[in-house]
Amino acid sequence: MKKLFIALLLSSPLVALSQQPLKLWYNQPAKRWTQALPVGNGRLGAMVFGRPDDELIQLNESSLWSGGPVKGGMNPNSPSYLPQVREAIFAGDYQKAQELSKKMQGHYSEGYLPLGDIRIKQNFNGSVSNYYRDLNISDAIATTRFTINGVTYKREVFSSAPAQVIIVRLTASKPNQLSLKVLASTPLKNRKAVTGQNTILIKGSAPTHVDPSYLGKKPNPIHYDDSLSKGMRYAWVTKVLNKGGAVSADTSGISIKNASEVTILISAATSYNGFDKSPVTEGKDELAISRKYLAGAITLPYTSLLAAHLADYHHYFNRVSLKLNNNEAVSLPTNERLLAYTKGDKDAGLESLFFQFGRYLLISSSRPGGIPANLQGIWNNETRPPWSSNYTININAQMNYWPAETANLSELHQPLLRLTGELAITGKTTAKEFYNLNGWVAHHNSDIWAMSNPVGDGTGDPMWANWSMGGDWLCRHLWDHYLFTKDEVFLKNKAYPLMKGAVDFTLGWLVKDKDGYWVTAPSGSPENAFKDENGKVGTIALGSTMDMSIIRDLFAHFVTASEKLGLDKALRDTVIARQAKLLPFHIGKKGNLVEWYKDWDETDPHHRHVSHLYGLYPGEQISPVTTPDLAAAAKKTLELRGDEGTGWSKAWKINFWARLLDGNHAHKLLRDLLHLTGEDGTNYASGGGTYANLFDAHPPFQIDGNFGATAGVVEMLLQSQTGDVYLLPALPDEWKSGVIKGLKARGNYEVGISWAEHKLAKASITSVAGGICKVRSNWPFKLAGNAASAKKDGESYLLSFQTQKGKTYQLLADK
Ligand code: FUC
Repeated sequence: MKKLFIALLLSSPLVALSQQPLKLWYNQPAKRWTQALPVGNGRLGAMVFGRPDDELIQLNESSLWSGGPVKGGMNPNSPSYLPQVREAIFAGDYQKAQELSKKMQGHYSEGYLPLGDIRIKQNFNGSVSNYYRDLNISDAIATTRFTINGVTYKREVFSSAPAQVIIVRLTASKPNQLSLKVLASTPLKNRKAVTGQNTILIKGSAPTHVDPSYLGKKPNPIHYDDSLSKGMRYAWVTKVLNKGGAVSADTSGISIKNASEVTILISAATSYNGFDKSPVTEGKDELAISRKYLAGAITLPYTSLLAAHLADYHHYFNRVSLKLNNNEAVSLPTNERLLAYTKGDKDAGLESLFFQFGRYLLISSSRPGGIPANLQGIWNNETRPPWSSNYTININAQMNYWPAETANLSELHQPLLRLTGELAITGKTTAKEFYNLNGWVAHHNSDIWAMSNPVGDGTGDPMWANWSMGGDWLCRHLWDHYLFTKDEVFLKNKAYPLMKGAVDFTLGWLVKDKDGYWVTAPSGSPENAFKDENGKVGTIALGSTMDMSIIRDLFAHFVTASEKLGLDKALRDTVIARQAKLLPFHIGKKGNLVEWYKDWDETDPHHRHVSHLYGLYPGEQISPVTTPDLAAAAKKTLELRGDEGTGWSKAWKINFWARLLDGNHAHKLLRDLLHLTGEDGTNYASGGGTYANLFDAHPPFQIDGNFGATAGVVEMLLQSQTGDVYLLPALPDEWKSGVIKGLKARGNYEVGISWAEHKLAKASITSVAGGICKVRSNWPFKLAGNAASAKKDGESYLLSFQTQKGKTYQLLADK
């Protein structure tokens, strides 16, 4: 025990000890799912409602999906349509190209499923007072507290990564007050048993296929194999431990009478054994796994489970702290605080809480060795969730990981990087089957089986279904992971081979246009439509700006990597030759960055996607410092698109405006996103905001906006995409003073910055990997203990200095 506490203290840097705990808190139980509070250990997730007499804890296990490994042979005729599609495109018949593209589609992705619900029924004789519930994101614990008849009841819930179980602990201020019943249920097919006196076991299987909810209610939207033996298996064990009182069980649940303390341990696992293994015939022993974790947890006292959980969580969370305008304390419940902010109150404390909440969610939904965070992270209570709660890789899954490197959670990037490697395997089959090409390709959707084919089964809209740049985009994550970590082994063994495979596909995929430029065809711009010069509406043409930007990115990174590694000279030369003739950016008649091959108008000028600005963010091809003309066109484009949009669209725009060095506009978008919405249902185009539990609202709930906002706050405070470490590049007027510690910059620098009176005060840069560090700031500065001052460079100041591995450098404001 003692050892664990010492470990805990050592793992908490002083930055964190000096902070108040960060909390979301409420004075009412959750009435809706989007008011409940999420906990998670990357694998086991729970949504805690905090209801006194009928507590609901909704559960998830990250690998519980419908379906099984992707089978090839979906659409052998597909390659024969590619020349026809291209012929139509080059003839300017985009409508025909769109129709023919549907002939090159395969099946839809599978869906992420809920595990079930725990209910705790507790009959009280009396009314509730002093009700309080919170989610402490400094410790990753959800607590509910209330008083009835002079007894204060407390329930704490956390999902432990070290123990791999969810722990619910119930206590009361007086002895023997806990009389309750624990129930467990699941919407999936199952067999339930109550074993011994205090254990509920649920075993079952997932559907063999779940149709996406946007396909409506087909006769069989959820496909079960009748024998229950073809879907992924799951097992879920709930054990109730009591101190004092008596325990008994029947088939409906476990009852506790007059206990002083109750601990519920929840353990679950599935037979998922990797993207390419049948979860039925080659599956893991889900029951043995869940029993093993449970057996481990039972041997430990609650205090040890808690200490191990805290040490593990703090290891990630405490790396970054943020104080904005002294984080003024606001003594309102979070829903009311959000409402006041929505109505116009200033609340920099809420903004920094929202920033850290994104980090909390990534730590809770994505762990090394685990499954990547999906559209809802790991939190989903529907058997047919919106967009199957899958991986949408034309923006959403990537956005989930935008803060991973910059907000100092690099290890948590790993599940997405691994999925990229899996996509390179299924994507090789897809490239051959659908286009008869080498290398690997992924389209706009994926799932736990790393499916990579265009979806739609012949009826999907090609503007999303047939977009073929998902894999190339993911390669940017590999490259960025390298730039942030400088991990040469990762670059050589993991990143480079995958980038090379994507390059192989892309070289085969590009065709020459009439002017001799290399372009993609078919090509859409997710997910907007254009009006061509004849006034006809289309979605599929050639050389969309997003496609070309992603390819420019991939080629540039590949060339640098292959030079660095001294590999594949011939291939590199081919890529360099192609780079010179890739269709360039075009500036349009309105001063905009052109979205498609020609300066066509959009059918929806305020469309939520801003795909053609990929080169501004996440790419590094457009910047006010290096390409001012393109940056001005990007700005015009954003002005024309407007600030409205879905949650993730607003989050993307925070990042765009930060990259344009316009902190006030970035901050305005952050405000727009942090807008309380109680909306039910779905809005495909706009209305994005934030629910009472600070989950991002597309609407519906989609977690990408949370992560995108966290990434956006970093981009306002620190950027490093164009070769320098840019301190406070986009500081909004509203953030007059502040301190940020622990951010990461490319080159593997750890950066802390303080500012006052809206000016840089000082910064510290720890060079983890050594090398020459270039620092930029909008204010004059110098290196402490060194005569060198930063020199004026355009609008800002720049200083380069040699760093030594492991050393920290102090920078001070200069006159
Ligand atoms: C894309 C977006 C939608 C939604 C879905 C999951 O198709 O256009 O708005 O985010 O992904």
